[in-house]
Amino acid sequence: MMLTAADTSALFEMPFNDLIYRAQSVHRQHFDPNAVQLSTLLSVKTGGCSEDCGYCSQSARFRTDVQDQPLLSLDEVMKAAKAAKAKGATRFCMGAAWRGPKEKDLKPVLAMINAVRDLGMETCATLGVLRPGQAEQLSAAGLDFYNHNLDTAREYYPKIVHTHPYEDRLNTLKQVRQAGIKVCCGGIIGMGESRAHRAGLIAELASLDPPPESVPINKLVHIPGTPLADAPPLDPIEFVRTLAVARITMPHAVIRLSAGRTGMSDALQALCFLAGANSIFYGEKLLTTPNPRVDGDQALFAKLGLRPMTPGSSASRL
Ligand code: SAM
Ligand code: DTB
Ligand code: SF4
Repeated sequence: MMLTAADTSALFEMPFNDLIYRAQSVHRQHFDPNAVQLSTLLSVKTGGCSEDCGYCSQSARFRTDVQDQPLLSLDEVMKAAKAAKAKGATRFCMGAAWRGPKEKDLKPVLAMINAVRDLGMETCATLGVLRPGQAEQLSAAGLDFYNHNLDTAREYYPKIVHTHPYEDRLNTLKQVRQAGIKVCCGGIIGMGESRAHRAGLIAELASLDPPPESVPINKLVHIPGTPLADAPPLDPIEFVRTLAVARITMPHAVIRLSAGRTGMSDALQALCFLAGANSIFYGEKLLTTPNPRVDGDQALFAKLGLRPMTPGSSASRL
């Protein structure tokens, strides 16, 4: 459905109670309201990236605390995937700090995808901008989801990234779609953008045809040394509103409460689930930054009566 920023802005402006009630009603029409999908992330290649995304710890252009790490071996990846599965994750997402994969990089990653899939986990990869033919190779290796984010509204994007245009991102998403891989695409909230920009991002995501199956909504993790290290703090209610607007406009998508959970209270996360978030990153590390502890998440789930989604059930009830 084509949605404009004016449509999504109107949702953002609703009284909070009305917005959450509507989001939760939509959520219940399409999903089990008490099931949350668990994905574990692994950075398979860390740091030294040529790009200048202003939020990122891994750009070679910024001085951050991240240690560069070349591509992990298949054994190292399998060890991490098995550990994630043993803790209850059903999806394993591999991230690489590349502008996009070179041909020589792609081969070993295809082997990782294949092996993780053989464990019975859903596979996801986030490798940057794809060249023609690469999405087909990923699909043939058994990749279920490709993550590539629009990050922010089209108008605000030039303030954040200068090394590759918005159009490249849209083009990669098109290739992923054409290769039959499910699209995981979202953005980051709290980069100093306005509510109109947040509305613009959600409108852009919901207008993808078809909309993404998976929508990660990240709260900016402030990384010392990056241009966004001192971005103004985001009002948590505005973050919850963003999740709710995503839920209403993308009723069939799994909406992921992604980066930024460290430091969120249980009460705030409960509001995020009420607004329609039904996926989290699970495990003590995101790519380079900390994530809540597994025992803490298990206690939160017990408190809220939530349970993990079973593998393969992350599709909405149509
Ligand atoms: N290099 C690939 C790319 O840019 O697509 C894959 C990895 S990149 C780190 C994946 C996504 O993580 C980014 O698009 C961004 O949305 C998110 N991300 C990165 N750093 C973040 C931060 N500091 N806070 C919140 N989200 C972040
Ligand atoms: C996404 O949207 N969020 C994840 C995943 N896709 C790859 C990454 C979050 C990264 C947070 C900062 C870090 O750990 O470096
Ligand atoms: Fe970071 Fe990815 Fe941008 Fe590289 S392309 S700087 S890894 S977000």
